[in-house]
Amino acid sequence: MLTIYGVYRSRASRVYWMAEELGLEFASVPVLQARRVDNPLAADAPINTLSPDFVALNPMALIPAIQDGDLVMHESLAITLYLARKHGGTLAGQSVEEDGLLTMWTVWAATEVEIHTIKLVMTYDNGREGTEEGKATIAVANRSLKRPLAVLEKHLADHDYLVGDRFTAADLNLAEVLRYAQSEQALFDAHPAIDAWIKRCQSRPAYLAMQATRAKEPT
Ligand SMILES: N[C@@H](CCC(=O)N[C@@H](CS)C(=O)NCC(=O)O)C(=O)O
Repeated sequence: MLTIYGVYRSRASRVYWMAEELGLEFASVPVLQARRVDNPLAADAPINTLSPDFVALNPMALIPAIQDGDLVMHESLAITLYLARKHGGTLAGQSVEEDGLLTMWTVWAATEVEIHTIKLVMTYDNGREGTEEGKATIAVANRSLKRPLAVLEKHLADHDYLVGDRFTAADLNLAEVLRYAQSEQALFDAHPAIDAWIKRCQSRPAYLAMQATRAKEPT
């Protein structure tokens, strides 16, 4: 049985979305971010990323993590690739070349896009978008996303999806990373192919099911 550790209001959303796509049965352990807990090490604290039992599972003390049989994994984007590969179907690569491209877009999402989009989402989550520092962070992130989004726009102008013209784990991974930039409507207005693609990804029943559960969680 697959166990997913993490709350939906975190990068664990990616894993929950993938589990929905694949129709997997899973157990969910709602490990909270320690920063959201007053005294994360208190005996009566809710299970959180600094809880000793969780740190024993993921010494990085970050969510998500999974346990699948004897296999323990952290890194949300690697977990979605693993689940797609394990459970087959069209969400996974169908050849070594497709596997390469799924990995390429996923690593690109993590290294060239998420480093900027995470700054946007954290600025808004912390209510700092109106401060001078927050505005500067948002401006830098928007500037830094210019080249990656231009590259993506060019690709998606000719393709409905990233790889093989069907929705794959690479689309799921990148859509989740770019969701963090959806505060910036102008970015999406300037990139109509990306805008249409992310709407396609986010209209999938599995995404909507993930979001419905996420919406029920406390903020
Ligand atoms: N590279 C990791 C990053 C995981 C990560 O940063 N998780 C955040 C939640 S989205 C976390 O656990 N933070 C702990 C905290 O804020 O206390 C992944 O993609 O899984």
